[in-house]
Amino acid sequence: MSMIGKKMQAAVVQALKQPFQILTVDVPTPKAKEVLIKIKASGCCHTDLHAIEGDWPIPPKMPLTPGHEGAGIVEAVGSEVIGLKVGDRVGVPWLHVACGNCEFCNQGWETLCLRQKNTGYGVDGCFREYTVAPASHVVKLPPNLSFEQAAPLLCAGVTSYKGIKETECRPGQFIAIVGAAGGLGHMAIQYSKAMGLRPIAIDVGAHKGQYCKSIGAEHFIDATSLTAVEEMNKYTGGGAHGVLSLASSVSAFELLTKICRRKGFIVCCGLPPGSLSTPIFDLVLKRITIRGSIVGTRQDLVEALDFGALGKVKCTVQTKKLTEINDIFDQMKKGKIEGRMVIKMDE
Ligand code: 8ID
Ligand code: ZN
Repeated sequence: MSMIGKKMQAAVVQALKQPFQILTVDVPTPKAKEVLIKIKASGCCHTDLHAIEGDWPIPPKMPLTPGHEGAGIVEAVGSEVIGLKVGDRVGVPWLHVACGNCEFCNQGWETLCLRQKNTGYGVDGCFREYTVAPASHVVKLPPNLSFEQAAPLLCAGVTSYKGIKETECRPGQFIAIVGAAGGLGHMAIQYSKAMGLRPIAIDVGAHKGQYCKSIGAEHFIDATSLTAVEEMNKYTGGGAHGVLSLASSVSAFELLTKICRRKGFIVCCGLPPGSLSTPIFDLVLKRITIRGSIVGTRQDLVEALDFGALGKVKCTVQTKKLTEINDIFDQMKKGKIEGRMVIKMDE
């Protein structure tokens, strides 16, 4: 099917800190190893907000169509595509492509590849009706997962799932989830519970406690409370074995070493601009390990999607139209979203 000359709607930012414009643009043509995907649902990640605000040391391409939680249907395949066909239900994640041939790719750490490209950052992403992606890094969606449910798993799901694994927590142990009511956090509560851990949710404002508990948090602590650290250490009898940092504000990081148990692991996924200031004394005497974690490999993604297919995790999804995109990001800036906002494309 030739898409040449066909037009579509795309959300585009022309420059950093500018609002989205909905433009009519050409439908892209897939290269030999790429597929063209008709997007059905596209999750809105805080990373997209960091991108358009220019929060990170390496700026995104401009103009930019962000979006790296794209779920849809293969509409056309390039001449050298193997393993995917027209009609397949697929997802497009943050890891757009990795080289497959470097020190890190060869060890199964493709997320660390220096030659990787990132969807909706270095290349245009999924806030548009059609997108193109290399067939090698597109993931097939389980048949019983709706597009709206699958979309948030493509970044929020896999990132929190991988982050939990990186805490090295074992069943029965406490995991503190900082930023628990957000896109990543609300998934982390559910994954950690499904993995046999005891999730303690931490977010700002007591009103988020009810929500976190309703999706499986064993206990909630308001990060703004003066007694947060005391409460945490009392409840867990000495701190959480794993601390998963998913908040998008740098102030959240002050808490991490204080609520981490001796011999515990702190895993940082949240990416606010700034530095992590850690009391050296606590770090050394408590033998704390601090580790970064970035999304997950294609295999992590398959596993993360399986939890969804089995009904062990369910995203809290609010759907919106592409034309409402500026409103979505305004709400995200204000920290008002519980779970994930997902753009549902018009049929
Ligand atoms: O691979 C990665 N490492 C990766 C993947 C995807 C996203 C990293 N991220 C990063 C994003 O770029 C962002 O910095 O993770 C962070 C969270 O993304 P998100 O879950 O998509 O953001 P959100 O839905 O806005 O949720 C953020 C939550 O943090 C809470 C907010 O209330 C909200 O619920 N929060 C904040 I802001 N400050 C807090 C604090 N001091 C806090 N929670 C506890 N203490
Ligand atoms: Zn993301």
